[in-house]
Amino acid sequence: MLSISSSFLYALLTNRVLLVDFGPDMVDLFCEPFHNSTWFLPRDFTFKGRANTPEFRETYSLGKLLRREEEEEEQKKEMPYVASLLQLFLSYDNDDYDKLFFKSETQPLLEKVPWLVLRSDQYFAPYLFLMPCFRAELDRMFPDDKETVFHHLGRYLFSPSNQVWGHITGFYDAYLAKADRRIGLQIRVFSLDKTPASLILSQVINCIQEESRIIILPNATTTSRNRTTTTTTAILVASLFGQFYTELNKMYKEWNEKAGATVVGVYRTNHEEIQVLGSSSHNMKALVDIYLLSMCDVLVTSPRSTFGYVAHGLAGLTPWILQSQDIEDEEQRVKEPACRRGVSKEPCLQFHANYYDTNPDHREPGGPVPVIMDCEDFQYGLKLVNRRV
Ligand SMILES: Nc1nc2c(ncn2[C@@H]2O[C@H](COP(=O)(O)OP(=O)(O)OP(=O)(O)O)[C@@H](O)[C@H]2O)c(=O)[nH]1
Ligand SMILES: [Mg+2]
Repeated sequence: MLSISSSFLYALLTNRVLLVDFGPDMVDLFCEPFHNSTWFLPRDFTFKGRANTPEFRETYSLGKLLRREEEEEEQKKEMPYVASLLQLFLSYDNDDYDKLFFKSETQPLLEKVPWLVLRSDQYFAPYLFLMPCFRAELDRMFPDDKETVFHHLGRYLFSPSNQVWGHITGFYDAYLAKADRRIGLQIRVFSLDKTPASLILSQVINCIQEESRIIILPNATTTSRNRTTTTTTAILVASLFGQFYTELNKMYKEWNEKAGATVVGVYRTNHEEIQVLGSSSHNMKALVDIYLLSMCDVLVTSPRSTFGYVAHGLAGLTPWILQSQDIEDEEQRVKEPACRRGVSKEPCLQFHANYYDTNPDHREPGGPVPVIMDCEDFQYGLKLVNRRV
């Protein structure tokens, strides 16, 4: 979703049509975004099924072409021929030649190429704002608010399929709609061996009750007296692992019993326990969770998780981000602060071309006005912001 929305923005900027090569595990996720048309790459398309191979990259990628040109010491600025098809390899593991895509000087070469096959797993939209050739047009598209770029693109492009939407609305109406306030917790754990669930749970509770004070439990005795005026809160727990929901549900149930009212309700849609690649039903459940999180009023997300980025980006909310659990902690204690408020509603571009430096002292005079900051959760990552803090 992050790379499709970025590709769509690039297509708008360069007057191109976007077609998407959805794998079999993705075809059931979304509706067509434009009435009476399709964004599916035709099944019998000439390079379908070959575009992900190393041979395709070797033959057709812009990076390899530029490298060959350099090696052959040919005139650099002009292509030896106008290719009819080029691949733009913009994945996290691209090389310095692939990254030349992000130089404004490279763009005129691409204008002449009718077919561009873009491969990416990144939210590269922020980098387009750093390219002088696109900046004026992007400022016209997003004149004031630079933090809702993904929000607008994502809401425009990604309408869940009828089946997914049925699950979303069914769950929302049954559990979340009646609450006064909805809190979404996205708990992404990469290794339960390194960081025990109990530790993560303490961190989450510390975050929501102490650090952010998202949940302030009213005094139990006052609550039962003033039941009609009590604000009810629904907590949606999205995680592959079931124990976070189980523990939080137990904890708040006990509290509700003491208060004599359901002040806090805890809910979850599913718990798959393991991440599955290539499964349509697994991906549908993930989209249900992402979308339901995006319907919450407050979000707590896990660091470095693209799943969380999409959720808060669609919501148009700046999340509270849990402290990273990556660093091995011998003492196995809850790190402080348990979470921090993010700097923007935008997703983070984790891997990029590194031509840009966020340090104002290092910036070239006359370069684009900064709308970019370091990500809170990813070293060297960049994100769009409205103001530098
Ligand atoms: N239903 C559901 N699936 C999840 C959840 N968290 C992770 N998953 C699954 O794991 C996948 C995570 O991939 P991403 O969306 O890239 O998220 P990420 O956190 O960046 O994880 P990595 O890319 O694996 O580092 C999802 O597509 C789901 O299949 C969750 O809370 N609910
Ligand atoms: Mg990811």
